[in-house]
Amino acid sequence: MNQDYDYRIKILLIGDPAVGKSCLILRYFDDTFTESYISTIGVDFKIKTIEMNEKIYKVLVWDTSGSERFRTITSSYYRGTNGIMILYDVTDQESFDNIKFWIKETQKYAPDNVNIMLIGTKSDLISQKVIDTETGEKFAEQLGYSFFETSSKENINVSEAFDTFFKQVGTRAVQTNAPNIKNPDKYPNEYPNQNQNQNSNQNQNQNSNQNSNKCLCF
Ligand SMILES: Nc1nc2c(ncn2[C@@H]2O[C@H](COP(=O)(O)OP(=O)(O)OP(=O)(O)O)[C@@H](O)[C@H]2O)c(=O)[nH]1
Ligand SMILES: [Mg+2]
Repeated sequence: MNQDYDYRIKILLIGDPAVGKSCLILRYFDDTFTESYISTIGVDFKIKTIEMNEKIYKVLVWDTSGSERFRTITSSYYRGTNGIMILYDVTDQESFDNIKFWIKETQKYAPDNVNIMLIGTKSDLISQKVIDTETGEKFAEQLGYSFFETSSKENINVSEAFDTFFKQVGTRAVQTNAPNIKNPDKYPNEYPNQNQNQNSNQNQNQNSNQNSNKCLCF
């Protein structure tokens, strides 16, 4: 197979509905933001190619719905994941309390050696903030997760969070020789195919057509 990359890594974003998973991805990949909330239908994805230590990495980022009604679908996407970003909204106590639930989902469905980053979103909403930075930081530290507070609206820490995580995940996946990192043919179901593109495109707000086309080469 004619590969245009050395390694590929798979990242998943999870967290309660409306914490801002899709907005974080849209800010990073398309540099856009919208105030209107359109809940993700099932899953969606974006792809980015990065270079680290003279190697080319294809990074596949899956955006999942936080809604319970898609839980069966979304839980199947944890398989073969190298890194998981767990998001909570700094203005929403319940979304922070529910991190425990998302950790359990990760333990149930993701590989044991997965990297995890905790992200407190909507840091621009200072007057509505109920989870202070220290609380988030300490929580992450206790669990050995990396941590960022971000604002997709004001574009604060978005690229820092993704770029840091890609590096951490890529380095670890290579060091531990993660099984899916090099053998696309062996793990076809973990990567988008044409059918998944069609599902993905149900999400009108995600504007993922451009990126979906790219992944036909996977
Ligand atoms: N003020 C502010 N609002 C944000 C930010 N990020 C997201 N939002 C708003 O939060 C709402 C939900 O954002 P989404 O990104 O769609 O949330 P989600 O986590 O993808 O939700 P599901 O797909 O339903 O799981 C939208 O109205 C966004 O405009 C942010 O950084 N600051
Ligand atoms: Mg979404």
